[in-house]
Amino acid sequence: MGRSFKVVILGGGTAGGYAASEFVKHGLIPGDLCIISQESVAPYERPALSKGYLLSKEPARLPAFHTCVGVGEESHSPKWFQEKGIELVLGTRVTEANVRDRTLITAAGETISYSTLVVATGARVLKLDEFGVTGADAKNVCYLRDIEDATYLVDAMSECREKGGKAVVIGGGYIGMECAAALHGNRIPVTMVFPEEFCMPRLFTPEIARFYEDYYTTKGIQFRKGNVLSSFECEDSGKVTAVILKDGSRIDADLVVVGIGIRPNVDLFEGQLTLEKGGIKVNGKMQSVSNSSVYAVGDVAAFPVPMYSDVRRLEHVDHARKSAAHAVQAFLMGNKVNDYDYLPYFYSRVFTLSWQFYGDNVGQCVLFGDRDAGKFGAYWVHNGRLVGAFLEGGSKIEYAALAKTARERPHVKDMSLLKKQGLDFAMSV
Ligand code: FAD
Ligand code: NAD
Ligand code: ISD
Repeated sequence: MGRSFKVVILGGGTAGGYAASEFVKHGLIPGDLCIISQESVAPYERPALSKGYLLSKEPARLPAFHTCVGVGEESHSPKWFQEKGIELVLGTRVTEANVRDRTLITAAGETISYSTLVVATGARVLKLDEFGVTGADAKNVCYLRDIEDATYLVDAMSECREKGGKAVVIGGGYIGMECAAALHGNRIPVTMVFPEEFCMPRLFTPEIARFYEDYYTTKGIQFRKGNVLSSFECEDSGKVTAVILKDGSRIDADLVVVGIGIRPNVDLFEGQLTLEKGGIKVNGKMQSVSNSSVYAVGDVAAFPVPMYSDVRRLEHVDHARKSAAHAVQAFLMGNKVNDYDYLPYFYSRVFTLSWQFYGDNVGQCVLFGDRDAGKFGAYWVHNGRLVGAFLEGGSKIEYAALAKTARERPHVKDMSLLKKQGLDFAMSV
């Protein structure tokens, strides 16, 4: 007979940690809750991995960034979970789930039963070998998703720096941009390679991207845009020594960092729960639309966004935190809790730069502000309404104004006036 719990949170990442915290805030009966995590450490703030953890000076280390320090609360170490009577099952991979029997089976063969399951399994990185790139399993090809990857990358950076080596970053998204900045901070020359014509194509326009690319260029970071990796050149030991691109060119590489996207961890539930947009489809209570004893939160949830009449799956930490809290509230208080009405919010910090984005990046985009002064922004206008707002170098008050504007979606009649008003427009909403 295995263990049995009223609630099991499957996945001890950011959303898992915030879900546990929300249970505790509402008064948890010791022994009711269990968290199962493949990772060997208690839940932590994943954003710290590409920022604080990779710093060359005073790097962040656990226990300083366990959840929920990201929202200014205390860092919940394993002792906290123990004191709250939460069973923290670490270093344990669940290999089978049966939502009809409400059981999970771990890699060690234990069956863990639940009445309610909160799926917070996040995502796995896409690997280059999935695209048929040979040599991608070499020791000096690194990815970044969890603390094990981050520790490995820290050691790889140190080895690379000691031999005066160079790094190639594959991918121009969040990981690519943040890791390139971290590598530079570790005094390692970097070349970035990505298939698109500009960085951060999921969010940026070419004009926004140009600001960041120019900034990186002033730091000595080189770009090979519109190009993809075709193969690695390796030495006998299996270590990569160079990257060969599709156009036949070759870049020396002592370290390769890859950030080419993710896939949500939904395999356990395929054929059992309704999936959409790569995630588990949930209602406004974060409850699976096909099984009411299952909730899904964070990267893995495909949830309704009422303001856009759409179902979305978001891969960002603010949503991970808020969806986790929302699922717990809905579980505990049912229909007294309104449906999740999330305003998408993304951000990044690299070097001394810092941007925030709220809303939806659809429609026509107008830029405002002064890029040369490092303070500029953009609005997206769709069907006559301002739906998205971006700002680099803003203050707390300005970012709050952006959020309010993106939430209210004011009508815009004159695009050139909007451009002229710039930040004042959001500040007056
Ligand atoms: P995760 O935090 O990934 O947690 C999932 C957990 O489930 C993991 O511990 C995993 O091991 C576990 N798990 C999965 N499958 C199983 C299984 N079968 N059995 C047991 N355990 C399992 N977002 C931002 O908005 N801003 C940022 O600055 C930012 N920085 C980031 C930096 C990095 C390096 C990364 C990787 C992501 C960053 N993100 C950022 C994205 C953000 O961290 C994620 O959206 C967030 O962590 C999602 O939370 P989650 O709990 O859904 O998934
Ligand atoms: P991403 O989706 O942000 O970017 C992937 C990039 O990979 C694309 O922009 C493209 O340039 C590149 N790419 C895709 N296929 C490729 C191929 N075959 N060869 C070469 N390049 C290819 O994903 P990511 O940067 O890997 O980030 C992983 C996850 O972590 C995402 O969910 C992201 O949201 C999250 N994350 C978020 C933040 C943040 O919000 N600040 C920071 C770090 C990571
Ligand atoms: O960059 C970040 C971020 O957004 C977090 O939540 O780091 C973490 C914590 O602030 C690190 O302590």
